[in-house]
Amino acid sequence: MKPLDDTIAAVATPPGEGGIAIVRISGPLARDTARGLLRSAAAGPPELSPRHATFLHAVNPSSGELLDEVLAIWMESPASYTREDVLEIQCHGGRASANAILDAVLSLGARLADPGEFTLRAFLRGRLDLVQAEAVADIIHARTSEALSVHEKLLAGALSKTVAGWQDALGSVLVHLESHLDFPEEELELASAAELAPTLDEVIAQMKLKLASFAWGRAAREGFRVAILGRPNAGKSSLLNRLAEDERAIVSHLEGTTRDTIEVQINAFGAPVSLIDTAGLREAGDEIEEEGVLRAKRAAAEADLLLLVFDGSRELVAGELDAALLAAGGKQALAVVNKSDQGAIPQEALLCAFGEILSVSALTGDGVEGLLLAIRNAAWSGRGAGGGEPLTRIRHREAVSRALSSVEAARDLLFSGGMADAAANELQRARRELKTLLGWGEPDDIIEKIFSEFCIGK
Ligand SMILES: Nc1nc2c(ncn2[C@@H]2O[C@H](COP(=O)(O)OP(=O)(O)OP(=O)(O)O)[C@@H](O)[C@H]2O)c(=O)[nH]1
Ligand SMILES: [Mg+2]
Repeated sequence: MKPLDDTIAAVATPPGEGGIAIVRISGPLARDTARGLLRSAAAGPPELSPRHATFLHAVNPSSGELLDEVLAIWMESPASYTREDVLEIQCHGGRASANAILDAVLSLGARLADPGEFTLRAFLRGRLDLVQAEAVADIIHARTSEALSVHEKLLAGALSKTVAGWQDALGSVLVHLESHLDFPEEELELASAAELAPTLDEVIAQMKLKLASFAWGRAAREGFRVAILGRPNAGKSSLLNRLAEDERAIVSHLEGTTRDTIEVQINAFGAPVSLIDTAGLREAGDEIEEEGVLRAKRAAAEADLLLLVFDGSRELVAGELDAALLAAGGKQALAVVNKSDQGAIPQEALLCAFGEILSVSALTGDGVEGLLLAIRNAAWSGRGAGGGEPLTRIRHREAVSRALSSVEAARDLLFSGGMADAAANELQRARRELKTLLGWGEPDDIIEKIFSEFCIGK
């Protein structure tokens, strides 16, 4: 892990041209950096008051040459993002000014920050726990306002608070059990175990609810994966283009047009969705098409939802339905009958197999909004489980699953003979898992990996 006692600096805004750019400095040299870099407009020393923006000149510390006119914001430890002294300099956008200022800052003793190192410091100094720090990265990557609101709640500490509640409840049971451990030869009386059961049951129920929230939490964070499958010429690529409102995939009347999978990001009424177009499913005519069909099957295996597209302008081809069901492999799927503008041919077999079919026209857009809504509903199914703040990462799910197993084991031990010491061990294990979920005791390499996914300057 990098040391905490030096001063880090980075450009916090993305490269490219924009109105302003921000250079961020955190650590013990922040104050001296301000003195060396900034001048009042009358060329005097900078007068910075905490949490105020001050209009100043940034100059080359050795030559005094003007680099840019800036706004400087001074935040004194511990009232800052990192809990260290922080200086933020807003300069003109584009690369030149921010880079010149960063160079000057580095010449005054700071070093270049690693990705996510400001947030890492906020975590190591106890301002954020690991779930909150992860939420910071996820806010930056959020693609829809609903996904954003999930991560904002996690940053505000919603999950952390729930976990603290579990810790307290398990702690109170532990205190009770440990008072019995002084007399290990005495078995915990069943009446006493029965008193503890409701607390454990409540924690178990809440943990199960949280685990059930993982599917939509993951969809909010990573995007819900939807693969479009069907025979050549069913209109899969046309549908992708229509849903993406962009001509991303080649469309043609020739069968077997699409070979590679094509992925686009769309917003399905608030749900972030990765939509994947695939090669038409049939006996491949050549080696390239064969590879395309393999890739289509792989995309189907990795998807959360399948759109099985049928050409509504003609009868089903022999074996078409069976091939589609085989490709679906029991996965959640919507039957989409395309080309409704060509007149609907009754598709009794589809109705029998799926119960419901969505009739659309990729050409006119008819029915496409209903399809988008159905995708959203699938992505957000189970939403509300977990009290509105889902588990969003596998790391969360694994920690809560392990904690749950231990709490369940503790409950069983109490009721099968009142084994207080063994139950206490399980509860301590559960509490350790929950502590790790919040980052305390999580190994350095896992922490470093999490922060390495951050942007520079965050
Ligand atoms: N009338 C009508 N034609 C459509 C519709 N959707 C697609 N088509 C036409 O159907 C043909 C095939 O469309 P594609 O989108 O390329 O079909 P595909 O399923 O991607 O085909 P492959 O890539 O070969 O598997 C094209 O000529 C499209 O213009 C629709 O809703 N109505
Ligand atoms: Mg296609």
